[in-house]
Amino acid sequence: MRNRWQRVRYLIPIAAAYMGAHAICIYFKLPNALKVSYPFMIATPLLAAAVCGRRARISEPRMRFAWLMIAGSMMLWSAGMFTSALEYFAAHAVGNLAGLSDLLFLLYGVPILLVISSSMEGERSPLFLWLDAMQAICAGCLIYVLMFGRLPFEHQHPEPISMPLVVATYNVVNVFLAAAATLRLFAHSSRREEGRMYRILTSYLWFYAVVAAINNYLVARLGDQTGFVDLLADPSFLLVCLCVVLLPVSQARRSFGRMPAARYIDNASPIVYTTVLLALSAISMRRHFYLGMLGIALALAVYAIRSTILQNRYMRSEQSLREAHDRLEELSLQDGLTGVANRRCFDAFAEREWSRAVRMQHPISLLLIDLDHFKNINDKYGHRMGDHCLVQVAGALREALPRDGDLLARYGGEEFAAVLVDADREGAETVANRMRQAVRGLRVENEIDARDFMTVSIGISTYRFPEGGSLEELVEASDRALYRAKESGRDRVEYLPMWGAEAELAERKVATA
Ligand code: GH3
Ligand code: MG
Ligand code: MG
Repeated sequence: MRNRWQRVRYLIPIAAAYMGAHAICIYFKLPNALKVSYPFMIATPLLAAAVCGRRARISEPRMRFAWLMIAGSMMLWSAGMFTSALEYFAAHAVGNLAGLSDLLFLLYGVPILLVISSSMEGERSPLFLWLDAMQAICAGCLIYVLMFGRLPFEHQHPEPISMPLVVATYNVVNVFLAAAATLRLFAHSSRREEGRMYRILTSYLWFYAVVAAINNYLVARLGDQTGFVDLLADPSFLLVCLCVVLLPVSQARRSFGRMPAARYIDNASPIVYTTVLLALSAISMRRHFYLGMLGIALALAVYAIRSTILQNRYMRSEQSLREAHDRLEELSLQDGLTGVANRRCFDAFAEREWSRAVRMQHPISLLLIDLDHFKNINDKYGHRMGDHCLVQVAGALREALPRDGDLLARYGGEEFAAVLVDADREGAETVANRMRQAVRGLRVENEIDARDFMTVSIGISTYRFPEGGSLEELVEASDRALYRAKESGRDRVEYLPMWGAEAELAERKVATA
């Protein structure tokens, strides 16, 4: 901060000395002050362009575009002043260049307009930028045509120009730029350099609008005898130099997201460009029919291209969003390790199929499958091997479940569950035995008691119309059946009906294959 104030202390005297030198030169050249003023009026915006160009080099990448555009504006202004000097010093030699300075002064607003209207958020599309630039350049040319009644570079001798109209047009353009920058200043995102850049741009544009209005008014009255009025051309550009040199270099920061107003400006600016171009084209059609038609055609073509691209982008992003949504939904219902349905999917599926079975009076069976002595595998071979076994078992169980309408899910830990739709007890026992055989068939070593390979115990229960009950009772009955299978020595299938007392009576051991 202190460093900054130190710099202010020597920069302000330098700026004052610069203007002082200009004033002294004017004093010695009076009444033809323009002869010495032109070099100053060409050099000052060039100095501002150099300062902004240097700033673009040291700025974070996404800000480079803005600084380069501002530098470009300054160069256009300087070029305008240069051609104005040519017109002044060698009017006879410049021929059809007459009026080019005014065109350049009008085009000076184009890069500034692009900075104001486009986003700094990195999603700037080069094509859209070119389209906006084309429209803005075309609008600048049309303003020129309306002001001077002829095309740029046209050989035709310029018509007598109404100076108040020219001054008023410049004032309107300057105030329009300043107002647009102000709007953007209030709507920029909370990034630091972006905010400071818009603050500098807005201050400069308002300052310039006021000073240029005074300058243009006086020049219109004084003609070539401008004298010390020429000094008014310096301060706006010196202000830019001063502000940009004093701007601290900020590091790239994370985006805070755009404010809704910024998004609104980003979306509305292309429509403003098109509308302004259409309006100017329509006005100029009276005297320059083909030029007006060309402007209208350009505005419509740009609008059509932009709409088509945006619509295409919108549809593409909608499709990828839909695909991502589907994939997420799929993942949210899948067990991450084994790839079979997870508990959440099981709960929803079982609820749905239970209601359907009750409504359609179909039987429904539930199998709870638990790996026997699985802890032993983990302890002996490690958890990675345990996980691998779970994946293998899930695959074997899935293979043993033939019907598409049924569901195999990881119920939790080393337990799986299978919902068999429209399957009675016999069907469920057949599937359960097939599963048991399939797991055995994997021949995963798990030496314990007298067994060699990994096995599963399965508990079954079946709902059958007209029995009553609930899904919870079906799950409880299957769980009890599983407990019984474990108690009876594991590696077997047990069936229990849903009801307590009846269940005890009907309990029977299913023959193991
Ligand atoms: P039982 O025959 O009585 O079912 O014996 P068990 O060893 O299979 O049962 P217990 O409940 O004692 O141990 C279950 C083991 O399953 C303990 C736990 O470490 C293991 N387990 C649960 N989920 C996973 C998993 O995702 N990966 C691995 N590797 N092991 C798991
Ligand atoms: Mg177990
Ligand atoms: Mg268990």
